[in-house]
Amino acid sequence: MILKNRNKYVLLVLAVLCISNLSFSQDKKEKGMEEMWGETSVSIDALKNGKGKFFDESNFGMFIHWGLFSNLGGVWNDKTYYGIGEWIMNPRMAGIPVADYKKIANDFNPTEFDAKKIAQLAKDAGMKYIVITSKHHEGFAMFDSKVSDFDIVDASPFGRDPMHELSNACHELGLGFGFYYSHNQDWTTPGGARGPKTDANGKEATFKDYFYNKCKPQVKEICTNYGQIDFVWFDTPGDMKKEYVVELAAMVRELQPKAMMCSRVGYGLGDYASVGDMEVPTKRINGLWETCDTNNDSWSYAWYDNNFKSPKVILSRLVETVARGGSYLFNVGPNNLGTVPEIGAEFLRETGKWLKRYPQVVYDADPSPWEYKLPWGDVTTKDNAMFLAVSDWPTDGKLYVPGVKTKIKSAKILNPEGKSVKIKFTQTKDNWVVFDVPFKAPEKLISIIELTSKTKVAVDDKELGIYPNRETELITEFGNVSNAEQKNIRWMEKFGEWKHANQVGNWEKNGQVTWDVNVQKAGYYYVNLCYAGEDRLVWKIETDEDIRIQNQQAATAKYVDYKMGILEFKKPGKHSISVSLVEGNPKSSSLKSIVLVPVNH
Ligand code: JFZ
Repeated sequence: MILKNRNKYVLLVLAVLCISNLSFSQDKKEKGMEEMWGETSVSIDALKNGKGKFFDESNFGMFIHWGLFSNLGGVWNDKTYYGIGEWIMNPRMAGIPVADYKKIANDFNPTEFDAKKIAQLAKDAGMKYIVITSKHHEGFAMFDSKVSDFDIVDASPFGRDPMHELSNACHELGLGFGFYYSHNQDWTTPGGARGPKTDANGKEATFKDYFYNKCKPQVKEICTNYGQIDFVWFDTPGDMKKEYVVELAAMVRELQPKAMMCSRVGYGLGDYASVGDMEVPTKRINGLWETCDTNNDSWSYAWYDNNFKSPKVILSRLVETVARGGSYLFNVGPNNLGTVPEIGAEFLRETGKWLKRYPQVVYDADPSPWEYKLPWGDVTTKDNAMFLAVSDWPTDGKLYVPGVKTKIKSAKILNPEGKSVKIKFTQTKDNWVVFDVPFKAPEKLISIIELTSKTKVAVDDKELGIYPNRETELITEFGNVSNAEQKNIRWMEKFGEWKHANQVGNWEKNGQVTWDVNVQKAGYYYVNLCYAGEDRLVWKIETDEDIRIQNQQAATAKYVDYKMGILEFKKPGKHSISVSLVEGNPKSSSLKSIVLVPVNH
């Protein structure tokens, strides 16, 4: 049992790291699983009942990116560099020389930093813990370090240890607390990855020098001087040698046996998986995992980055993450003065008010029985109860839920005032549940309908529901692909701002994507097709009832939606829809999704 779980977990970590496509993932695949997991291995169940319990049940934490880069806020020498703010020193952004970068500390005086206020914000937001950058890739320690003078107490006029203040504030408020530490990359310390190759005397510096003179002793400091900590969040192990990672992880285990380490420590030595940045996974992932996301588009403060996620978006992404089985680590970036930008803070407080009304939907909640989100929102569960979190409330008084195989006992809308209202529903022979709901959403953010049944609700999630009262997106990830290549791709919008998609390309003869669907109502549906391709191309869509639509599209490097026309389902119930490429370059043409929109709605 233990071995089975362990392997499952290692596989999960592997899968996640492969998706994230970091340079260290290759390394891991080649090594034996037992070896990768190392001496400290415990089963998932043991973790969930032991030191991982707090993490597993919390589901929502605050990430904080704060450092010298926050003093620049995206600007160097009067020029704005767009992209993730904490990378401004990097040659792909401003390319700031080490000596100049170090001088920034002289002007870093975050006098408005108020640890209690930030911890209170996390608490008000309904977050259960804080993970903060104690040292990011820039190499500047945001704590009082005896190992290096390049730290906030010794090198800046501020002269206080904000990590001390924040860990105390968290402990006082009953929040968990942990440190991010960039163990491989250190851009200002000789020998650190992407750092200077020689020391002050011109002597060659090795990674070993950096590791023993700075990295390990500093990690010892953060694991010793701040009481019991709940997380040590290493990042970007890159091509760091295994022996160093093993040594570092072993020290953390010894000094902070209760701390959870994420998979980014490297070599499968973490307790839980960290999936790709700024991404809510589209498909359920088993095991203990977390995704980190940020409240705007950069991790650290950038003056121009005003694109804050609204309370509704934060909650949707949080619920989606929990519904896929994970935890949501949501980032804020305090500025040069040490304060969290007010719009972001306001939105978090609003988020927390909702969580106070519906805590059962998130904390200690179990994943959705569906692998994926549904068009109107998402689902979490607890024992035999199921919470429908409806973010897109229907306007015609009907909420449709597909593929339900269990008899539902009762359904009630959880009212914001704490009262609940029973609602009527019917279950059809095609496994749809149709709820009679008020025309007006009970909640302005996300409304909750609680279902109960005698047993845990079982669903058929292989057939995707086609809804009569809203559009349905069918993404390639949930189609069956033949004679074509399906893959996850990711790209940067601005520097460091990752976007993800699943797509199908490399079409061979008879290549196609087919979705098995369950159509609630027969009739006409508009179909929009999302594609990219170098040349003019022709796509074809066909159903099992021999209905076909086909048309020509323009070349496009970016994914765009094309209105294909109308598709008819003659009968309700089970059907299949297939998409294939008829003309165009089979190498450069790819399909991302199709969207069905009922015509008579
Ligand atoms: C890293 C850092 O470089 C970045 O500055 C930030 O701290 C972020 C949270 O982590 O960036 C990454 C790490 C991993 C992935 C992408 C960006 N990944 O797995 O896709």
